[in-house]
Amino acid sequence: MHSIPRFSHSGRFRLGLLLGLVLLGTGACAHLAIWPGEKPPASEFGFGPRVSEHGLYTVALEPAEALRARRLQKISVLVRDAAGQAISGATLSVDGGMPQHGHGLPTQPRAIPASAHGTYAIEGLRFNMGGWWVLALTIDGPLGADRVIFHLQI
Ligand SMILES: [Cu+2]
Repeated sequence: MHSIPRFSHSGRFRLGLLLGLVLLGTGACAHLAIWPGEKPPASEFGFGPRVSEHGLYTVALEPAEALRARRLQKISVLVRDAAGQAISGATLSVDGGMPQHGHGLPTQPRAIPASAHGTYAIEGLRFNMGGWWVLALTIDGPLGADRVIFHLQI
């Protein structure tokens, strides 16, 4: 007769697990340390506009079509300052991943300046599975460097 072993989720076990995750998060994997581990509320998801972490830029995403897993995406990025003025001449870098899975993007997308003032085009972006994705844009522009994080449900 078989009995299936089960974890008893005692308080002590949970505390140990939590400590382990915290130690892991402060270790070598910068992604896990940077991205919030808890899934934010639905109001935090979407294409923005969102204000960057230090308030320097207001950033919105404009996908060319509905985002879908396992295909290349074309997304425009609109960068403005706090007063709504378009910001040209910035250098954008793109990072991302799935916090719940602990993996990053399957490709190395880049963002290049587009013809419209304050607009940049993300190229080579692909989500290799459905779920909660984080897309982090670092903006190095005339007002300084700042980062904005988008939460996307794919
Ligand atoms: Cu995943």
